[in-house]
Amino acid sequence: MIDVYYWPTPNGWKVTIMLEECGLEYRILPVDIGGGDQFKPEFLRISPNNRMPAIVDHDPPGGGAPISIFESGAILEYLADKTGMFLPKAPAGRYKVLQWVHWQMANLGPMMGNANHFKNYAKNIASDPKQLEYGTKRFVGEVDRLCGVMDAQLSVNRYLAGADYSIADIITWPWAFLLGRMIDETVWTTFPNLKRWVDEVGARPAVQKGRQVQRELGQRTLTDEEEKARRELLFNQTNDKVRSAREAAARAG
Ligand SMILES: N[C@@H](CCC(=O)N[C@@H](CS)C(=O)NCC(=O)O)C(=O)O
Repeated sequence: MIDVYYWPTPNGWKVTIMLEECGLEYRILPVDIGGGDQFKPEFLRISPNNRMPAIVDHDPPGGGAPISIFESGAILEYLADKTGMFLPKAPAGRYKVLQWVHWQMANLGPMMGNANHFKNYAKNIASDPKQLEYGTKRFVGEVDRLCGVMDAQLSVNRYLAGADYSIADIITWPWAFLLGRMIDETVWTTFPNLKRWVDEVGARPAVQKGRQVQRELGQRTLTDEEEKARRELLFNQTNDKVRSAREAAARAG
């Protein structure tokens, strides 16, 4: 059994989609990131960066003590190695896939997160819209560039890392399918190869199932008070606020 520390967001879906694709049994442990679960010492022991997803595999390959992993890229690589699925073993194919996995982790995810923050979310935070202009231009521009990177790659390859569906697709799709909603619907006509791939991957039953896992968790309507507390938790994080819990978790871990 694999425990999945999860909340229904793009980074959470990467793991549920992978587990569904691999047919592995798992148990969801919700981490309410708007309610502060990510700062609980028991979670920080597993995920010191106070972010979900994370997993604990109680039945690791070769036996032994449970293995815990944070960072979705490491989680997908681990699950691929555990099952022998969606990541070739031989170096040539393996690193073709892993370079795109790292590309997603370092580029598309963070840039889309920042673009969404400045373009959509921060409207409720910044009193003067002018404060958002530079951040919006910078990060939406980066996302546009990254769409071009994917579109060119997908113009000559069925999947991101080549001819075969891999963890590169599984890790990228949960962000990519939201491009229209987060940035602008014109992306689908500007980048037709990207659209073809988003549609094809999105039609896979495991992708649809993984994306729906405990969707209702994120759908509760929040009061104004709760919204304010959520913003404070998510967008005003300083080291001081978490330092003692983080250090206690590091000592206990
Ligand atoms: N690079 C990380 C990113 C994880 C991440 O940013 N998770 C967000 C939700 S999508 C989170 O847990 N946020 C909690 C917080 O900001 O305190 C990964 O891919 O696992």
